[in-house]
Amino acid sequence: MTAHDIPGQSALAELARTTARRCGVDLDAHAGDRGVSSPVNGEQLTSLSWTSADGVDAAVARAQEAFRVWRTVPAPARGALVKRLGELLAVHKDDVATLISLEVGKITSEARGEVQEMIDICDFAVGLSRQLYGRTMPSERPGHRLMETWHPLGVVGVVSAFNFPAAVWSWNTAVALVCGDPVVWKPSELAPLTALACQAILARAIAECDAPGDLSQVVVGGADVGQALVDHSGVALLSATGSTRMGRAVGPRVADRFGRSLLELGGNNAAVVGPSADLDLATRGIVFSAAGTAGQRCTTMRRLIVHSSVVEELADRLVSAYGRLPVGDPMAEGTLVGPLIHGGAYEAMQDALSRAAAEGGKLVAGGGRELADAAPNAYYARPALVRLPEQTAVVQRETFAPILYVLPYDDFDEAIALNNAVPQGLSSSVFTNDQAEAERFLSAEGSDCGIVNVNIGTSGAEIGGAFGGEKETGGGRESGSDAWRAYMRRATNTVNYSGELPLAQGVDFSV
Ligand code: UN1
Repeated sequence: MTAHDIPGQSALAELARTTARRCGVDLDAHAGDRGVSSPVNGEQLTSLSWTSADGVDAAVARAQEAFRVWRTVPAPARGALVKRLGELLAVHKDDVATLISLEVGKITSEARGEVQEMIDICDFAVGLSRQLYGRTMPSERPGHRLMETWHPLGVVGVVSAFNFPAAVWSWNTAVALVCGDPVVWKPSELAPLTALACQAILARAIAECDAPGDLSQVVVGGADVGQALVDHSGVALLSATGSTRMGRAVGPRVADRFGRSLLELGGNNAAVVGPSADLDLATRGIVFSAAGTAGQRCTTMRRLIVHSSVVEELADRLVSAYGRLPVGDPMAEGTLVGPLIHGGAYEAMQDALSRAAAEGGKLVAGGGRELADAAPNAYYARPALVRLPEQTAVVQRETFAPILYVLPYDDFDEAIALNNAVPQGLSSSVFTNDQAEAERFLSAEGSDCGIVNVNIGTSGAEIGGAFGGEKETGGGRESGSDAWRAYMRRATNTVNYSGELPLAQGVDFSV
């Protein structure tokens, strides 16, 4: 089968059924009145029943019970559960990857990469389980010890998006579990099978490790389910990944009940290409970040700010690379660009392309639909390259599709200003062999994003760093570094072993 033969409904439905079964999920037991379809062929994979808002209440109550037990289990013992999760994910790497490809259209290599990212965060969290360090500080008083202790926080609600239907859950869950927190997960409505499979794999690890069964729960449902989780006072931390519009709704609601939120919202990521850049390396980095995952990562490169001395050559290289990109069945060997998630995404792409044209843009590559005959209900598009003289209104917005706007610059300060002149602040890169340029881009006066790279693209971050961004991206940090602190509460402790009672700041209060 080649990338141009798109598999039919029954083949993909059967693949979903057998793959889910291998992960421990019997799809018949979940059957209901909600269809789950595949962007690969636009046809239904299976049907599912959805949870209601009441189901969220019950799930949070069970999670709170589990919390009472789990918070007292020593963190390294909690790490043993996450270790087992990582081992089982390695066993089921291809199964979970297949479900990701089926539900969201990711090419096999990227789907396997997503599962590898899950295994990696499990490894990280296992190490973390022995490193949930608090500090000790010198007390100003004799015979006193001043220190901080990190304690489990409570139930973590996770709301995830379709484009990383498994890894984002694992970033949150692996870290939450070692931090002593249970998780209630509302996956994307577009990717419930991947969620059920991940849940079943974790449930097996939980059973094998004799941990509380309700440490991890999935609530499959629509917006009402998400809202119930957002508004539930029993959810101590709400970690939500999605659009800025979603974050604008979620953030204030969680804040209103004094809950914590961790928001990972839209990106509008740029790369600056300086005159000294290695254009061969830059081209490869740009094509992966801009066209990979069919432009549907929050880290996707959407803007390219190129020095005018190299813009023609780089644009020619990109046009040629874009023309050669194999678009098609994401599970066929050799495909690099799978389908868009649905027709709405294709329409948004076309809408952005016509706006760009109206704003003075010139489409120099791609943009059109492909494989419409082979898969009339699926939406495959050739990634688009649009040259624009300046950063117009359409460039300010995140269109979740593979469109790369190419803009020229003359002065490096202007390039930095263009990089920062959008409402979002997730990821950015500079391609340069000029060390001063690289350092300026990384400096306080440089890129204002949460992720700032040199000589690699904007996407494809490793789990070891903190992941997230500034401004309308929401400010949250997930995954590595010290992102774990969001999942714990800090207690500051002063211990007096002096036998006296000296007061801080020299206050005298003797009676
Ligand atoms: C996302 O698109 O929501 O850096 C997450 C990356 C991946 C994660 C993307 N490691 O592209």
